[in-house]
Amino acid sequence: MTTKNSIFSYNTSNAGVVDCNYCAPNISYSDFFGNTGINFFGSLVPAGLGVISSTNLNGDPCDVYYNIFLDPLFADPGNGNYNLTIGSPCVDAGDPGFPLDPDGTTIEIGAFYFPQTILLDPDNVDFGEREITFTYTDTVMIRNNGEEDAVIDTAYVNQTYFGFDQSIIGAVVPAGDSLAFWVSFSPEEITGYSDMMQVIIDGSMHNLILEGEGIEIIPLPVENLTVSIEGADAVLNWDAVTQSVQGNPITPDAYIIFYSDSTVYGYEHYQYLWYVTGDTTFTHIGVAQFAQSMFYFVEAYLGEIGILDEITAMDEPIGREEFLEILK
Ligand SMILES: [Ca+2]
Repeated sequence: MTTKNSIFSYNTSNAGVVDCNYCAPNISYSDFFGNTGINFFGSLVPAGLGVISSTNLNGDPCDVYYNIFLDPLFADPGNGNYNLTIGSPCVDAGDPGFPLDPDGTTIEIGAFYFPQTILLDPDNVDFGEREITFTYTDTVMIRNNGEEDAVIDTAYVNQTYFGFDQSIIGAVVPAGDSLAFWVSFSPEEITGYSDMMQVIIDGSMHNLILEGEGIEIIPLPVENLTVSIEGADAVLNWDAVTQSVQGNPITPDAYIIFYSDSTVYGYEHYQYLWYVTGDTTFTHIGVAQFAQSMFYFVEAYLGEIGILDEITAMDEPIGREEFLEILK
């Protein structure tokens, strides 16, 4: 038995709703609510069926098969009217692999399409992996497919890591038109974030799921490193690094200089030599007196200077790989 996008509600069988004694059912994107007996019974209930373990795209609790267990909010079930009403958790909770509804949204769980006149598009913003301490923005549209103007009563987020354009509060979305607004993400730590923004439009709540992950700031590679020999010294010069790999403006706390008398083993095996702050030049004094050839590799650094002093004070050969380990 394979079932999708169905509502099982108000069944009065005392045994239960789905008999799993003879075959293991394949039930997903469905809603079970208000049934007298248990929802699933028998020896072949699939693992995880009916066990809340996740949240669906609406942000509602669901099992691993995206089944939900919430009041479908039928219009008038006593009189046989099983249309959904505004705020029903079944709206847009069907299988997103099915063709979209005429209003451009995911299909409903249940037999009836629930046209939405007011829509957040998208209703889920994932900012992805973002370097900490910077702010990122994205745009969301409020679409009004109805024939009357809609008023945004209020809107809010719960966490300070997410923000939005406060000027939408009290704004009007004209009939047949849309209004764009920005949402923002400002990760402070290396961790995942999620929140549910709520926008109340003409008294009805619309949810916007916000997600993102804070990651470490990684400077761009140093460019235009030149080495000139002056007497027995090697003088290094390079261009300042001004951006991270994600294009954020940065000022490195230091530049780390690594060296090797061979290029055979790659940058990971270069040895730590020294660090400089504020400068984009370094002189390796007297190197020509003890080496036939020398290769350098310079890297921008963001972080505490103290640890660099400690590494320098160790005064022993440290490969770049080991160096990065110590920084962790
Ligand atoms: Ca829909």
